[in-house]
Amino acid sequence: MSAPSPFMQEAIRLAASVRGRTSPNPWVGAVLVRDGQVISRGATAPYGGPHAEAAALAGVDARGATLYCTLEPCVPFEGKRTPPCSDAIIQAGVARVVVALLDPHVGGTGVQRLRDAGIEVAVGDGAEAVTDLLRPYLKWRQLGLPYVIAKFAVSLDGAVGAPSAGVTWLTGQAAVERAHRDRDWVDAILVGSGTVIADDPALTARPGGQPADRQPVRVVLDARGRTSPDSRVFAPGAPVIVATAHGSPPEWREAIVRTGATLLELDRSSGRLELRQLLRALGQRNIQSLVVEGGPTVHASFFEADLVDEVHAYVTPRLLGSAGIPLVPQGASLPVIHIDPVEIAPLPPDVLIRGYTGSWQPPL
Ligand code: AOF
Ligand code: ZN
Repeated sequence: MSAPSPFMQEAIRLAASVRGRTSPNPWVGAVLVRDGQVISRGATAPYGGPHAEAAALAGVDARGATLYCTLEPCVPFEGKRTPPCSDAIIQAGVARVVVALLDPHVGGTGVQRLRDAGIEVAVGDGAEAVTDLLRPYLKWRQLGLPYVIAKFAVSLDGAVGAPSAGVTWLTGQAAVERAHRDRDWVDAILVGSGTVIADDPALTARPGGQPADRQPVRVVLDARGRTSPDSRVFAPGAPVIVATAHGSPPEWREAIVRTGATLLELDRSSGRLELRQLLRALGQRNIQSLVVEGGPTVHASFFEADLVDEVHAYVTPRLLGSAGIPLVPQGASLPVIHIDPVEIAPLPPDVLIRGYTGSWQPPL
């Protein structure tokens, strides 16, 4: 992987600083440079607000300067909320633009527009790093489906917990904090009814121990209508989507809808909820990233359907022995998956192994 130039690296840092705060817009960064000095910076504002390029160009004399942007500047299109960045760049008199990655929504027309106006444009500096940063957006644009992260904590002997031995929470504080930082940028978190019943999780993002300013959508898979409407997941604070099967009890449905949650009715195939149908419905609601937090049956269903893009495995130094509930449920027929490349983060006493399954490959 060729490293981005230092100015592009700065633009990438800006983009990363607004990760999860721009949805459904991609997180983008821009840096304006003159005579080897950064004269201004921009990052995408929350949806409906200025784009990174517009923010970098605001209030400065950009004539003759070079603009580094992590994504291709946008062009006019129907329903657009903000003025097109390519026009702003042209009007500002920018001489040169360095773009890391083409925007699949714009498809090269932004670069063309700039070139037609006599601006020198280079594409590709930092392309791999930006592709990595924008995996959720790129998958959603390409397939209309959210990018799926399977997150679980697992003991050294492959168990996810041992409630009968009093072990329900496996990891230490450092791992919990990291998991909350990831909840803090994704569009949605999903759990199965078993997890709601057993753990009653709030499913909120609490980075640094405090509730985040923006909460991910909570998704509950409950084919048969087993969850109580009094569960914490239905508390106000974020939209809740409950995916159920045809035929779940009408009284339960009414109670769930009364909590303010949205019901989605999914087909079944071989007895299981059609998860691809669920992902399509979430994608249509502009959900670009989804963390699947379990439990084991839910993880197995996502892996069986080859719908997992990224794995976050928190490995915890314990052996749960015969009391452990296996990560892989009995009877599941799961494929072999090699995670590559991997990030290994020590979060003492635990270790996070994070990486890609290859189920979806970004276009590059
Ligand atoms: C950019 N810079 O920082 C971002 C871009 O409705 P609008 O006006 O907000 O436009 C949304 C589209 O703009 C979005 O679908 C994506 O193609 C692009 N995002 N473009 O030039 C940015 N976030
Ligand atoms: Zn734009």
